[in-house]
Amino acid sequence: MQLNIDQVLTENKKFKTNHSDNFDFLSKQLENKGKNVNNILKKIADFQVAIPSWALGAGGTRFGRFGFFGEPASLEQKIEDVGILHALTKTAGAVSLHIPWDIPQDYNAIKELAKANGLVFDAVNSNTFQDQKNAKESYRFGSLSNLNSSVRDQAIQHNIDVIKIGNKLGSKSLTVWLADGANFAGQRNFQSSLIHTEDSLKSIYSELPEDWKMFIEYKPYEPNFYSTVIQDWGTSFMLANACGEKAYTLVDLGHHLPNTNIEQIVSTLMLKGKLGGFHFNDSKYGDDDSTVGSVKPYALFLIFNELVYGMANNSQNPDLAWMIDASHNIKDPLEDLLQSLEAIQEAYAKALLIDQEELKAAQERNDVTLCQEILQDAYRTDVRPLLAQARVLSGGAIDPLNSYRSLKVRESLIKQRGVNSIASGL
Ligand code: AOS
Ligand code: ZN
Ligand code: ZN
Repeated sequence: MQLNIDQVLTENKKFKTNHSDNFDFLSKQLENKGKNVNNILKKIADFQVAIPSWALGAGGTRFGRFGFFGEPASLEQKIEDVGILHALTKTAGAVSLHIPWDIPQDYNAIKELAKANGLVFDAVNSNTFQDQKNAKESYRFGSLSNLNSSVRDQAIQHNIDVIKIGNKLGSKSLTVWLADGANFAGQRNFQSSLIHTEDSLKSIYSELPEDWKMFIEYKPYEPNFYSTVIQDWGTSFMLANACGEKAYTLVDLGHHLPNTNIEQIVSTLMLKGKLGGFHFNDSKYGDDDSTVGSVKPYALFLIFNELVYGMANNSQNPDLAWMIDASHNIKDPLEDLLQSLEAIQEAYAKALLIDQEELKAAQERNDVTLCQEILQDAYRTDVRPLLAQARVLSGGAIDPLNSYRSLKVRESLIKQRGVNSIASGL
């Protein structure tokens, strides 16, 4: 199913008066503070986030599945789902595919469908954390880091195949996340694991088209609980440097030990021109993949402060790939993604309100209190009317979640796909 603009506009009528009041009030406040509201609206509208194909079904990437009704049973249906998100939010203009879960049958048809939904293909993701049907070698003891060169070769070849698939769709980047590591102390030699991983990544890198990037994810633990080969940003950064200028570190918010200062990592990577992209999610403990902004919204805001600063000051760092990475068992996945998109935009908009000049001056005077106040004043502003206005200007919904429910999208999807449809691939 596809949502048409008329449905969205009709919905908007319900919220129009209330929205105008809120927006007028906020714009006046911001303009009194010397902010250029139109500039901010434009930045918000331009900010597009890729939806991962694996977030459209319930669970199933790393844990058990308790399927949700009307899940997309094919790549086509996944694209339709992202189209629905984009029609409502005008923020989800891209999709990130996972291979082999999402291998297209008919490339032209898939490209046409994406185009009709206003979507482009963001990073393609390889999968060497599961054994594939009929595969010759097993990844039980690792993929790119495996001691056995035939296993490494198979994993390298898979990544090269993923690049080829992505290239046919117009993707411009490959994301590599490795589950490789050790569950027990003494199980693996750290140095040989790292050397093999670096060599394997270099082999993949050498097959990267000229205008492509390679993103290297890091993660401290899970599924291996004693050690992960690419455990932290430093290791990812080192490997990216070893590969070359088209290789970058990818920060997944859930991939840090508790209380890690992620905003500082972001800042350091941008200074060095090596931050490639983001996987947004939130967490209480580890890689929980919770709804973005649902647990630590202030931390997300601090991260966006560094991103906004970096985007304005670090021309050495390329444009970033913004992606959500989440997977849930119990919530309507589309509702969750609507909430996540809103939270990302909210943190971004608040960060845009920070007066960077004033902050710099306060830092130079060592006025610690004022530095904090500047951040907190921006954070405490309710920017939701700005987000709604940016959507209205782009033809989206004033209140995406509300409209998703009153347009009975899930009900229609269930009617079309059935109660028991299970997201393909997962
Ligand atoms: C896994 O923890 C990583 O975050 C991956 O980016 C992603 O979740 C995975 O590739 C999907 O299964
Ligand atoms: Zn991730
Ligand atoms: Zn993860």
